[in-house]
Amino acid sequence: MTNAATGNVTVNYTLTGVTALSGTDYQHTGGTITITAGTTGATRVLATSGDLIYEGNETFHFILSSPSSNASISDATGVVTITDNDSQPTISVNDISITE
Ligand SMILES: [Ca+2]
Ligand SMILES: [Ca+2]
Repeated sequence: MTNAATGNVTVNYTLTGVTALSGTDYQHTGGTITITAGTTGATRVLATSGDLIYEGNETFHFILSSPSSNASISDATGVVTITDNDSQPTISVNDISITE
């Protein structure tokens, strides 16, 4: 938040897939965040699911809605990028010998 409020601030959030898929690439769908009175932020840990597939980075949206009456939303959508940790596959051909 830009500045603290005297009371707790609550806001709902949902996670919406863009190229990342709920249940496959990330495991959380949403909930409610409480920003404690006198503070300006809160943290959520978002669990991702690793795989062994080269697919490039994937994204989903973290969307805020329904803030408590003591705050308003100035930017509702954050982009979350899951950085792929699998390298691009390579192709090769083996040397062989063939009898005439
Ligand atoms: Ca993935
Ligand atoms: Ca991957």
